[in-house]
Amino acid sequence: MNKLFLRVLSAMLVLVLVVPGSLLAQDEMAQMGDDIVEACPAPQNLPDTVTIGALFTLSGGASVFGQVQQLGVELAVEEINAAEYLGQGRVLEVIFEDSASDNTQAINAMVKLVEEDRVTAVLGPTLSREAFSADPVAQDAGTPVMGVSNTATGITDMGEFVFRNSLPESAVIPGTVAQAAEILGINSAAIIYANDDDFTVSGFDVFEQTFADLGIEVVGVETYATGDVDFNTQLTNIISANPDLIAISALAVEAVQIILQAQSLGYEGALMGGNGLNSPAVLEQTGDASEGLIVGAAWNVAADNPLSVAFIDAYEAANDLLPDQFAAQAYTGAWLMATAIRCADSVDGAAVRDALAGITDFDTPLGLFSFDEDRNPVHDPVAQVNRGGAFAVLTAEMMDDEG
Ligand code: 1QQ
Repeated sequence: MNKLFLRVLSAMLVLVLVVPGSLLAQDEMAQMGDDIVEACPAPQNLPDTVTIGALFTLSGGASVFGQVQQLGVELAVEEINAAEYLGQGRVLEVIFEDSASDNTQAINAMVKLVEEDRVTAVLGPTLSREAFSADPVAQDAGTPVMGVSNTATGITDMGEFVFRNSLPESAVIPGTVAQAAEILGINSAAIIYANDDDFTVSGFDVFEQTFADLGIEVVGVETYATGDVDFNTQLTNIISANPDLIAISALAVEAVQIILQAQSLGYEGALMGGNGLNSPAVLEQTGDASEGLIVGAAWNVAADNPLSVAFIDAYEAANDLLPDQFAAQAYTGAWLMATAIRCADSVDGAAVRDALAGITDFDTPLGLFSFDEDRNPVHDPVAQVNRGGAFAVLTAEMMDDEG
């Protein structure tokens, strides 16, 4: 054997050992779906166009979440079709509907998608309360529905066709509180939440239980109604009890006012939010009032997993905007649904449901992803802190650096 041959042979060996086989064809770029290409060969039996629905709150009070969800799904669909992931010449098409942050609108849109458009599956709706209203329509019709941002307790209890890829508050808040308590030395806390929204009530329950479990004394609990704009009475009560931490279980619009008004009232302790505060818009609209705000999440923009980095690059190139957790979960949700359709090689609801339920250890921007036996997501959460207007990963060193 000559030297050149040996060198080529060892280079090939390195490539084979270091880079999974299916990646070699993709310009060595991280590519969604590569890890199931062998397990699920290109489908043969799908129609030329496979249609799914995406029901997001594109207008109304919670549109800050829904608009980026649409961008995430659009990017995924573009990539899925470019890769001919559903088979040669087959395309995935999405019908977007606006739930308008309104439960009745969510039901009507779900009825249209499931009964009129007869979509294969539905992504969404955005809010847990919309999902509790609308998902029974999909469940009754045997149409798989996957929440990509529903975090309230009990979502998948609606039935075996109901999935979510969004970590519930119960999977994110306890670890975030524990980490913050250790780093900041939190001994007492107060909670403010909307008592008329499934997600904010769930977040309150989880905060309250977590504080009890960790021996953190709850010195105040205050409620409000979604749409309220003045939180001075509740915050005055809370601040007079002098908590080390205020936990906010709110959607973004109310969270912004709560944070600004707490600062105006002179509050200087720590702030922590549930999933509703996970939007960069909350940081932008609150400026220095939210510096140091801690929020647990399913994904952080600094994640160094190759699929997350590739997603961020592609999303930024397409939209001139950095993605947030909601965009990342929606993008991942579209890929998960396409993967189930590919693996089922069918648009039959029950077949797609079964394939979706079987997804385990699938490589995604959220990390290695599986559904558990209750169709809830399994992957690692991350605790974040607002540093200079952006969510950074929370570490003890960082809090030391900042004094
Ligand atoms: C829910 C949430 C909201 C913050 C979704 C965008 O987590 O309603 O479940």
